[in-house]
Amino acid sequence: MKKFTSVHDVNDINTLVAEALEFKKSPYALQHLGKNKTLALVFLNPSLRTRMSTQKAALNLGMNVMVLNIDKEGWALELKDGVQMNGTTVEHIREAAAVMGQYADIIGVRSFPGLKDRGEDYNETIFNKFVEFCGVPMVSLESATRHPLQSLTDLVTIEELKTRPRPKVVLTWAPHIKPLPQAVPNSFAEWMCRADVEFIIAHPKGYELCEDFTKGATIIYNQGEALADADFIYVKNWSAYEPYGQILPGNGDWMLTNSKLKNTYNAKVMHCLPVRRDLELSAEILDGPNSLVVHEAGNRVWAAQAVLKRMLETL
Ligand code: AN0
Ligand code: CP
Repeated sequence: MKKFTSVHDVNDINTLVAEALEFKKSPYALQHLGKNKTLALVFLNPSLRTRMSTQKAALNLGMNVMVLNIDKEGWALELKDGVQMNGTTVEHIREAAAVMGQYADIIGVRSFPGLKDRGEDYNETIFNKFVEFCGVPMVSLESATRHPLQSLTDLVTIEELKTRPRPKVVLTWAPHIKPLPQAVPNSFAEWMCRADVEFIIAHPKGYELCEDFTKGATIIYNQGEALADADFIYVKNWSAYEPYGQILPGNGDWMLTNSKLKNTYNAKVMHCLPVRRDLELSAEILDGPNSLVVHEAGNRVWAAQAVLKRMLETL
């Protein structure tokens, strides 16, 4: 595997899930694979889970890891082509990415959307420049429109814990005070549409995701109706795709609480984290028996390890 930026980079998602669950049983089985190989993790935005779980995955495979918080510790990066750099930026992404490729065998990049210019975000302008200029295999640590390591983890978690052969999975919108990216829900939808699950998306009118990611999903505007008989509920806020990056008025009653679990199939509740308690998701759910959020975050290691393994095999 030369690139892991979306579900489209994987032919066989079920095998990849199985490989991740194998690593959960035997984390150090392939310690020789990464010997003398270096992973560079480059962050343009904050991270707890992606940073630590991907490092852990690489260490389990015997790799060396370098982390660069380029937004804080690197030179100010110019991301646009064709500009005279007479302002605050010090080096261009063309040189920066190419140089990182000299030091690392695999590069991971996190780069959130600006949420201002939809074309720029959805063309993955920054991300594609890294892919183009770094010259080594690249793994997404969340881009403007997708978070594939998270979505693979989510599928791993569902496969691991499902109690019915074809579980009902509901992605439900949640309130927030800040406009958040569509990357996590886009990506989750894209992976669930490929998986053997019944997949429903519930959100208030106006929060429709870009259709490229939701083909095959059922979209329901009534949360209670959507949640009926659910096995897994995936909670996430996102800002509107149209008008782009906006929070729409109202919708405070979309926060998931215990009483909303009553008509479900004793649903397990998932969230990628970080989560704002009692705003996005109720504390009673987070602290209760139905929450999978910490278990899910733990599974990030095995998903990342399965992806890095496939990349190491093609070096
Ligand atoms: C980010 C998002 O919604 O994309 C990262 C989630 C993994 N969340 C926040 O910015 C709070
Ligand atoms: N879920 C997730 O990607 O978390 P971080 O932003 O902390 O990496």
